Amino acid sequence: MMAPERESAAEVAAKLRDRDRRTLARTISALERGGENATAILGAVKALGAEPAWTIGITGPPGAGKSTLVDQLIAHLRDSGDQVAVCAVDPTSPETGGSILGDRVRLRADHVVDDGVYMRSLAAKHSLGGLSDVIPGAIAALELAGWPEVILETVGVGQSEVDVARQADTTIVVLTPESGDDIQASKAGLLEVADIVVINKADRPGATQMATSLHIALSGSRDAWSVPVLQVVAADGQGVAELLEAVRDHRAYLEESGMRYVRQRRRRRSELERHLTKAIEARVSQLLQSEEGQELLRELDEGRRTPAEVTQRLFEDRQANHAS
Ligand SMILES: Nc1nc2c(ncn2[C@@H]2O[C@H](COP(=O)(O)OP(=O)(O)O)[C@@H](O)[C@H]2O)c(=O)[nH]1
Ligand SMILES: [Mg+2]
Repeated sequence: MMAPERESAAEVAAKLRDRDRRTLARTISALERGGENATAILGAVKALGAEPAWTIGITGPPGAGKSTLVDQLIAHLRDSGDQVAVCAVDPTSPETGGSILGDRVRLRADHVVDDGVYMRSLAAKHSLGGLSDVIPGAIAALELAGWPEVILETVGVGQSEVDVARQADTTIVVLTPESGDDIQASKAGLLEVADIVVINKADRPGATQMATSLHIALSGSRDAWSVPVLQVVAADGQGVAELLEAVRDHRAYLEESGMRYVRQRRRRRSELERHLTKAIEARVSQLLQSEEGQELLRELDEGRRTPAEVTQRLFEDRQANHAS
């Protein structure tokens, strides 16, 4: 059972390295489904190793103009000859489809047929770990397939969006002068993860005022990077070149200060923590279902053992036996 699966995972990884687009699509779908197959593929992908991509997270309230902005970013990056992959991330929907369809329709026709652009939606289909498990894998697959820059666009504002934003090297939070956008974002903790704040729809009234108040709110910065607040009109491309400039500045800052490594380590460790927690939970329920576990539960029910004792018997005693 195991051997052919591993073989095919290695084959998949080799095809990915050859930049085969169909394989890339299939790989990301497998990662979305999760399970042993995803683990095997990801292992094979990681084994081949690849240049890390620069990941740009774009998040903010629905309707703020994220997709419009992404389209502009793609156009600018393509003009400078850069290749870029875009993942539309939908943490709320269990099924892929809706968001990307909307994005595809809006995406300029020349991007759809452009070899230097890869568009993909990401959702946690059946994976227990949710998107936090899918995204690092998808990024690894894109890296192996040779995509040097990856944009992650999320759909809404919530804890899962904040989690997605944390996975990026540079996180752009997109707000609008519309009433309450800034408050909504700060409530969701989005401003805390922002490396760059964009006030989009700066063609509308209130943008400058909002920029000033956000600038003040963000001035108690956590580190040497002071979060720029940029006014942008994604609809006509105004301010997009400056935004890319800020992304490059942020990249230079992270690389020169060593913060890129620090963040990477933080991401990897929290990924490990999630995996460990899942594994431990599975082990605990297995222990509780064992004969000894059932007996211990009876003793607990009858008041003959304390929860602490049961834990010790189930876990710590067992560890000690293993160790000796
Ligand atoms: N006035 C104005 N409208 C914009 C601007 N950028 C985007 N929009 C409009 O805002 C709406 C939502 O944009 P969309 O990119 O789908 O937002 P998303 O939900 O954040 O991805 C669309 O109707 C866009 O045409 C802008 O700079 N100014
Ligand atoms: Mg959108």
